[in-house]
Amino acid sequence: MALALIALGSNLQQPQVQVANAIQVLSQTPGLSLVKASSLYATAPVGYDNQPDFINAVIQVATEIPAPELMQLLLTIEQTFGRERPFPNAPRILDLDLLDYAGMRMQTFLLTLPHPRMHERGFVILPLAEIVPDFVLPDGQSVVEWAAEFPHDEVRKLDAQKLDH
Ligand code: PH2
Ligand code: MG
Ligand code: MG
Repeated sequence: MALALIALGSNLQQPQVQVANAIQVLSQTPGLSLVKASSLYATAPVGYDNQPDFINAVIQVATEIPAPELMQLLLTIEQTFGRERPFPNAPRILDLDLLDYAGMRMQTFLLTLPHPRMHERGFVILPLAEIVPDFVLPDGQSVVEWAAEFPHDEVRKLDAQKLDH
């Protein structure tokens, strides 16, 4: 059984609902169980600015599914949610990124572990620090220390009681 970290993001078609539904689908997937889920975060787009704000979250799962198959499963779930990829960083109904898989290092065409850009992204670092404060980033930095330094203005944690729409 391996512990894995998955980042979720959506900025189309009721993003809060998409992210909440994706967490539900993942937690009901055979071979995978939900260990922890962060709060939802409203975040400004990074990379390609001219698009709606995102809802982001990070979850920790325990799984028997090997990393490459898990990545493939995440892509399949994105597709069942209607994900389209017209251009890089385009707005999306659902993005599921594998951040870490039991501390494994690997690089293939489909998957690089740990996720090479996670430390650059407040929308990943803040929810990650919330659920796994002892996590150490690929560069050796503690995630909570890095989260404390990170500019918080474009990453806003939503109150749990405001989640129902
Ligand atoms: N995902 C990206 C690029 N930019 N910005 C925010 N706020 N949230 C995301 O999930 C996100 C992004 C590429 O996957
Ligand atoms: Mg992504
Ligand atoms: Mg992705």
